[in-house]
Amino acid sequence: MISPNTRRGFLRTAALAGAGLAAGRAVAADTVVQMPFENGERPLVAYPQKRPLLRLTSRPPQLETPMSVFNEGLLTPNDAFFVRYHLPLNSPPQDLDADTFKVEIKGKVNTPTSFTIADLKKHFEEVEVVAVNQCSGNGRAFSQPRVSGGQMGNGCMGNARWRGVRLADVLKKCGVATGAKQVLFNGLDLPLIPKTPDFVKALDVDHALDGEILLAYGMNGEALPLLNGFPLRLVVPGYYGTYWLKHLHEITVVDEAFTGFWVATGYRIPDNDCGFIAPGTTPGKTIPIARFNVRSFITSVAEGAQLKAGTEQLVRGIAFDGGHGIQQVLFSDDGGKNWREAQLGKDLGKYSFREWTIAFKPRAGASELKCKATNRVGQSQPLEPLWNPAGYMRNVVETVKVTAS
Ligand SMILES: Nc1nc2c(c(=O)[nH]1)N[C@H]1C(S)=C(S)[C@@H](COP(=O)(O)O)O[C@H]1N2
Ligand SMILES: [Mo]
Repeated sequence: MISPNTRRGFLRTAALAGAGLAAGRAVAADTVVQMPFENGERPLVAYPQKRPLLRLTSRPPQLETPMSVFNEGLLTPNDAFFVRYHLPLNSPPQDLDADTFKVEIKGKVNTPTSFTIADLKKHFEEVEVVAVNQCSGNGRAFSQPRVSGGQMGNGCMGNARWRGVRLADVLKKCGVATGAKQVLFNGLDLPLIPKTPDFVKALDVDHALDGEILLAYGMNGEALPLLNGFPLRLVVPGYYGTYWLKHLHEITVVDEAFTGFWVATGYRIPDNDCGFIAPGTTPGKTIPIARFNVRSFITSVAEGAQLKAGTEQLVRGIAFDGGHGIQQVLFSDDGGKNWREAQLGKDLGKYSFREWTIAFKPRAGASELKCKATNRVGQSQPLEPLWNPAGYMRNVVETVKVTAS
């Protein structure tokens, strides 16, 4: 693959993308993966800068990471990182040039300013954070009753080392005016018809100024892949991916609450203490989705695996939450009757995947493996799946069915 890190390299990559994004390149005509839910046939398709990933839609491209990737390491490789878009045009934009690209800061600021990536690097401190990006609807396809929206398994998440400058530093340099309430973020992608609302997201001004949010141009030591927001994206640690605006070119400070479609209508959860309601019912009041709840996965053993009975082996997995950090992971090899504490791996920060491992001896016959994480403030995962109408925030204790002989 051509390196996206040089200007020339990038332009060639963009040209390739132009040629390839019409259809992507199917790995082989018969490489179709059957996901464990109805209508779950997904072709494995390789897009520019990406290895073959599970394709949900082609216009715009929406790609899911196969679960086996999460067993490769704690950081999700750029070429395997999932891809989500909403709008059909400019998703991704073509012929971007990282040298001339600018992000504009405007609205209720004292000094509206446009910055190139080089300006950002020159004027502000460069910082890094390891953080999980996860789509609100990750795991939505498992909802019962089924719900509408992209039918994804659990592969619409990834963990990367993001590099950029603090949004707070940039906003402060432009001088946030008194009375400012929210900050709006817009990318270069566009709706096909004017009636469709542009993808714009809002964060409260206090959050925007808390120093944790990055304007990121680097991902795992490289430029952002085109499909993950090149050349600049928002990184909102602990928050669902919907806020992580890609190809970010417009930041507007406003003095009233934003009422755009993607905040006022889309990406809302029931306004109660958990975000879930009785299956099949309609919520009353709703609020914008915010931080991740606690999740954990077994990554070393796949559904349906055939293991060797009586031979001790190591199970490995990952856990994460919305930013308190993981305190404990429990593992069960008997469908949740007995639980043992797993050993936690290296701590890459409170927004990162945390690795866990535990040794176990598969018993002959069928068994259900489960893992359950708890974070540092005692929040954990339910044993039975919870429900809301958009299939957001799934965090049930997941089960991997295996047999051993
Ligand atoms: N410009 C733009 N940014 C966007 C979106 C989009 O449709 N357009 N989708 C958001 C959603 S819903 C998710 S889950 C994340 C996914 O990030 P990724 O594609 O880099 O994995 O991007 C976010 N940023
Ligand atoms: Mo998303």
